[in-house]
Parts: sequence; C-alpha cells; structure tokens
Amino acid sequence: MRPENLGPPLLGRLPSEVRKPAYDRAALKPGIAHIGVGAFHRCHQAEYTDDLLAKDFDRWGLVGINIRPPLLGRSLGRQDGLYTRLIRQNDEVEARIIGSIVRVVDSQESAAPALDVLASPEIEMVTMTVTEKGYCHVPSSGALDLDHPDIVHDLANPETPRSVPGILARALELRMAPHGRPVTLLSCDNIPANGLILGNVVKTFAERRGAALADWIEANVAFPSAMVDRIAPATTEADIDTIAKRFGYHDSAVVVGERFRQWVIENRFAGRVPRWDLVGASFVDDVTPFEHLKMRVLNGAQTTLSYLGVLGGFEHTFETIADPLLAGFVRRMLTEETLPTLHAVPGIAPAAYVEQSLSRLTNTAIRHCNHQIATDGSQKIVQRLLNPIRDRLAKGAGIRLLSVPVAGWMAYLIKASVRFGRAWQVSDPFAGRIAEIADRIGQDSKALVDAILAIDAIFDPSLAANATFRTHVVAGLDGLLSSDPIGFVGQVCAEPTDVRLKQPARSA
Ligand code: CS2
Repeated sequence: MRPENLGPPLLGRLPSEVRKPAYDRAALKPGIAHIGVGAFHRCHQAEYTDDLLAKDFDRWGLVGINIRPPLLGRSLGRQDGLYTRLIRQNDEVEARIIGSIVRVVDSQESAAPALDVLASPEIEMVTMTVTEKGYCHVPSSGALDLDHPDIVHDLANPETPRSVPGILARALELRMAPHGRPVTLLSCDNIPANGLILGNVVKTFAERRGAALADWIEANVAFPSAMVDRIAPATTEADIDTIAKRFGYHDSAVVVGERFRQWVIENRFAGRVPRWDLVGASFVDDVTPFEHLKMRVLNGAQTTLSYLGVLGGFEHTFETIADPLLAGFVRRMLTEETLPTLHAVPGIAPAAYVEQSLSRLTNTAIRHCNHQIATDGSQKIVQRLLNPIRDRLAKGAGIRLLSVPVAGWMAYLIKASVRFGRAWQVSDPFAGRIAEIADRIGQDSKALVDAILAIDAIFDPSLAANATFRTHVVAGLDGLLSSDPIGFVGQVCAEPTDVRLKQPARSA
C-alpha cells in the first residue's frame, strides 16, 4: 500500500527526526514569485526563505511558477506547497520540510496565469532559475537573440508571450499602468553577470514595445546579479522511495542536495527585499569575483567531468571523480590554468576553494548524472571554460588543459550524430547543428573543429581565430574521438607542466 501523501494534515504526525516549518504558514502573504520551480530552487532560494520565516522576519510567502514542464499542480500543488529537503552527505541523511512555497501556478499552456502573479502589486521580488537558455541571449555576446523563434513570436504577439524576456516585459507593462510598484528581478542562473544579461534582454525587448515602458523599467526595476550554489540533481524515483522507506510517507516533490550552500547577491534592489542576508546569504557591491570563482572552478570541474565521464563510460560525477586519472586531470587544470585567471575573493582562499569544490564532487549520495550536467553545454562552456581560456591567451599563458573539456563538449555532441553511431541522446540548442556538421564531415578532427568554431554565437570570432586554441582543440578532439579517450587524458597528464605551458609550434 502506498504511504500517506505529504500535506498539512500529516505535519503533526511526521517522525520527530523530520524537521518541520517553525512558523505559522497561514500567516504568510505572497511577496516573492519564483519562475522555474525545479530541484535547485527547492533546495536553495526556497530553503533560504524558509530559514528567514523561521526567524520570524516578515511574512514573505513564495509563489512558484512554471512556464515549462513539469506541471507543479500534480506534485507540489497536491501537497499544499510542502516538500522534503534531504541533505545527503555520503551516509548522513537530514530531512526537513520546507513550507515557504504558499502557492503554485502552472503557466505552460499560456502566460496568463504567470502574468497575473508577476503583475500583482503584492509581488515585490521575482527570482528565477530558468536555465541558461531561458534568457534567449547569444552566449558569446550576451545580446538578446532577435532571431530566437520565441522572441520573434513574442515581439509579434507581446500580449501572449512565451519566452522569459517576453513574459517579464509584459508583466512589467501590466505593473506600470495600474499601480506602478517597483520590483526586483533576480536571476539565479549560472550565466556570467546574470543581472546585466537579464536587464539587457528585458530592456531590449521593452524598447521595441515603446519608450514609455523602457523608461519606467529604468526607473523602477532592479536587476541585481547573483551567484548561487548548491548541488541538487534532478529528483529520481529512488529519492521518492527513500522518503517512503525511511520516513513512511509519500513525497513526489522531495529534493536531495549537499550540505554546502552559498548565495551572494548584488546590493541593488527596487522595492522591499527579503532579508536573506540574515540567514546566510551575502549582499555585496560586486558579485563578479564570486561568480567567476564558482563558475570557473566548481562548474568548470563539473562540466569537465561530465564530458570526460560520459566518454569514459561513467554515469555520475562521484564515480567519474573516483577515477584517479580524471581526478588528477581536473585538479591540475583548475590549479595550473583556471586559478591564475581569478581575482581575489573576499574571505575565500582560491586554492582551498578548489579542494573544497573537488571534495564536494566526491559525495557518493549525490547522484548527479553526467548527462544532466552535459545538457545545454553550448550555453555553459563560455563562462566555465572559454572565458578563462580567453583571459589566459591575453596573457600568453598555456591553455592546453582547459582546451580538453572544450573538445570534450564537441566530442559529446559529435558522437550523438548518426555518422558516429548515435552513442547517446543529447539535449543542447546546438545539437542539431553539430550533428549535421559531424554527418557531413566524418572523422577529420581539424575540419570538424573548423566548422564548429565557426559558430559565432558560442565562439567569438577572435577566440575562434586563435591558432593556439585551434591547435589544442584539434589535438583534444583527435584524442577524445579515439578508441581510448581516457588514455588520451592520461597522456596529457603525463606531460610535464613546462611543456604544457609552451605555445604550440604548429598553427592551424
Ligand atoms: C551543474 C549545476 O547542471 C549543471 O550545469 O553544473 O547545476 C551545478 O550543480 C550548480 O550550479 C551548483 O551550484
């Protein structure tokens, strides 16, 4: 028999080891809207908000909105917004019910339900985790992609938008006339200068709707940048089973994360602000050094391990990093090539941060699939790999190690093509384009790299033209498409540092 569903009636009967909301949920008022209620949001912003409510500071309730699948009504909605947040650290398990989400809104079929919430005067903070591609920007430049099919649609039909920039611009238009209350739009995605990018795509869209809206946004809307961090993979059936077996109830919205969490938010707000800084978040003047550190080190390691891991036959991050050769590679890449590109970060010693990040990835209870991290690589490699590569090239420093995962991303998509035997299924906005290149060109690494580097939405033309970069990526792709990709990584590791740091003699 299926155990009882989680919901308000069950709260008083849960095992004592499961922590419950320490505040009166009935007293909460919607004040924050979040777009993109996935595992990460449930494990991060919603938990910080739950902490804040437990401190009895204000009555901020969260309204969770999904504009893409999955439906929220079927899981969180049926549980009145309640769900379990499990912290798993190897053998340790810590369960807590989060109560900060007071309402969920499914807006996949039409933007209207989302617009109702976002335009309402009681909402003063809108946070979002809509994935990198949700911003409809050109990854290499940050500009709004005016050729994006959803943007083309939304500019033609601004009252029935389907893209994030279109929905936000429409919501702001609906706020402007009736009540004009200011609002903060806070991006929580892993894109560099995420507040700037969000502000840029929304304002570019709004300008096309007229000067009045653009001017109102300029005066009343804030777009702070933020760095968010916690590893929280997509929920699996096994996680739902864990709750049933260990605690005796059914929770289809459970989320599993590591203990580590971090949230650094630029101190640039409009309207009232939830005091997340009272519960562990930091409000700072400049997020840039924090976001570079996190995206280049932690995310850079994850991306590297995901591609090398899939090519080497590993399923999860923790299994990939358990391979001494791959662990050695990623540590050297981060220490020798990535770290020198970082600026001082207040209170964080970079070398210790590398070790802490690598150690987080060894957590055997966090079953983060390599294919999940490998998803949408075209939207991730700029900030995780290409930006540090560009910084190093500008100083004449070596990039051989950082070039390997760039080739890894290419190999991952190439091997998904028909010509390369459809090794696995992939999801990336550029997957079709790269499969077409692979099908056309076949095994010639240099020709493959030439064609892929010509995609200027990912590779800015000056980087693509750099002979050192091209040479290393061609060598990397040759090695990773060979029958022994991990052997190739071993060869790269076996070469002494001074050789790696030399400029290659050959040019492409
Ligand atoms: C991961 C991130 O899937 C991915 O791209 O690299 O979700 C990562 O786990 C988070 O950024 C950690 O904070």
